[in-house]
Amino acid sequence: MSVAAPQDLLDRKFDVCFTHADIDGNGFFEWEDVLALATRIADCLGEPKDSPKGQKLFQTFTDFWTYVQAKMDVDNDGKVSPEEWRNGLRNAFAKDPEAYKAGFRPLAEATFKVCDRDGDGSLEQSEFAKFHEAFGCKSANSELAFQKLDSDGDGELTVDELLSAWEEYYTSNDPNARGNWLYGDVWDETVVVGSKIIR
Ligand SMILES: [Ca+2]
Ligand SMILES: [Ca+2]
Ligand SMILES: [Ca+2]
Ligand SMILES: [Ca+2]
Repeated sequence: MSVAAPQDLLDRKFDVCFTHADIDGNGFFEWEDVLALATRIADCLGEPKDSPKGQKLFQTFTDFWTYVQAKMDVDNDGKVSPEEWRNGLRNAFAKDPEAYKAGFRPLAEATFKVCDRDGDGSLEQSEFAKFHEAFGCKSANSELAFQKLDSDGDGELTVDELLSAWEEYYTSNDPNARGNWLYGDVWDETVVVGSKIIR
């Protein structure tokens, strides 16, 4: 399976994100990956799966998968290839703010609510580091990413700030957008999809 070279910054960000989403590294995004990612988020942050926040997390990930199957899995084989992922994220969300709000933002909201352990509406650096751990970010840039996103330098990221960063990450081609730092690893040298280095 070959993957075309990224056309722009969005492609590159989608590719990086695919490496987070394809938890078992088999080169496809599937239901098993969705479940594994939600489980890892809950486990990393110490959120019980049957708590209200935990249940909301699994529900939004389940809804997201329904959305992904409808909008991204164009050949209908039950799995999302890196190309389908790129095209799907671009067409379903980046180009359609309403669909983004309905289909993708809830995933970010549920995730950050789990990361915000004390429920005060913001994440400190240790919680943000666990968010990165849950998404399998291998980058050493987690702390730098936190500083980049913390524009007022008060040592906390509000959930609102994080939601803006998430939106910028997935919808903006601006190389200076702060949201590019969401996962800290967009500027890493290589991006590996499955076993193939595509950049
Ligand atoms: Ca997979
Ligand atoms: Ca497919
Ligand atoms: Ca907090
Ligand atoms: Ca701040």
